[in-house]
Amino acid sequence: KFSKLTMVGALAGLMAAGVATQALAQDFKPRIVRFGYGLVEDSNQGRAARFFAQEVEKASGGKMKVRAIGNASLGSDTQMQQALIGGAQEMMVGSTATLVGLAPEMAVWDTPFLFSNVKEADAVLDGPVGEKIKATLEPKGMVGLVYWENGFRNLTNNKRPIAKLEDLQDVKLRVMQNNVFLDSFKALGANAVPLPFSELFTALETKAVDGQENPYNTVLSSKFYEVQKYLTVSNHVYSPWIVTVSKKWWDGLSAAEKKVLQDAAIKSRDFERKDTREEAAKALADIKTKGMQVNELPAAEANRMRDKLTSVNAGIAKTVGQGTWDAVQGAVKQARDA
Ligand code: TF8
Repeated sequence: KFSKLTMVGALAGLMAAGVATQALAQDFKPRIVRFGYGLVEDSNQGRAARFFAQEVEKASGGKMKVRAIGNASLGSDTQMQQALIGGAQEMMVGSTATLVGLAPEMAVWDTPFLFSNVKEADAVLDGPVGEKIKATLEPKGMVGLVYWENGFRNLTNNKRPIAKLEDLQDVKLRVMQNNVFLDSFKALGANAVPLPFSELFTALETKAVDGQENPYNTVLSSKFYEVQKYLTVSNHVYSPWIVTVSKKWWDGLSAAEKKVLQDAAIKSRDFERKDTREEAAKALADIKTKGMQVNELPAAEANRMRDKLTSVNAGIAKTVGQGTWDAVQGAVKQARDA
């Protein structure tokens, strides 16, 4: 009796192991995943891309190899998006702002002064309305996995410290390629010029533009301090990044492969936000050491900017639909009161 039971147990064990190995072999094909991004390798974006690559490789038993390719070597954000849609590239991370042309609801994240801290941003982006907006990418040919943090944006320029609204007058300011940013800075009186990020350093260096706006992390990693004199702490908008997959390629993956990407994306999100926030916390001191002159936009002036932007907000609500606008406002309020 003893030996019979043992035999059955051993057999069952062997079978289970066999099934598992077989499943693994079937579920994971050898795959090269080109994961493009726009910033330099030594940036919060680059570090998180490498983290994601390692997680995917580990979890797939080395079958899925992620090639993290930075510096916009695979193209600007908009060029990479087109490559994902066409199936010529598997994955990327970039601004939600550059997706607005394809998925208009993404414009809601560009609402000036929408979030007042990262706790609100995390709650809203990772919550139901953030998921819903992310899902609008699918019919356009991309699958959104997670939001990463780009961060609160601040102004830099070569003309003068921005101490009041009027100081933006005649500043030729590079903005992201999207109507919300264009309209916002026009409403504030700047001479706003849309340009891809990949052309920004040269544009600043050659003085084709006077200034730009990006989080501290990017001012450091992209060495904007070499070509910009003034930084004004304005925190005028929080920018998310979004990790996306080519839908054409995604549809050919097994359930196990999809799960590896999804799980690794969530881990990379947590890694990226922590890393970005640690870097941002000490960035201002580093920026000053690099020689930039830093000033804070007075609260009264930030309020004057808010007032000027009410018309822009109405436009965003129209672009994203009143339902989405209200859902986001409601989620922000809920996070604020929590
Ligand atoms: C910008 C964004 C950039 C991103 C990045 C290249 O100013 O803030 O950080 O687009 O993915 O364009």
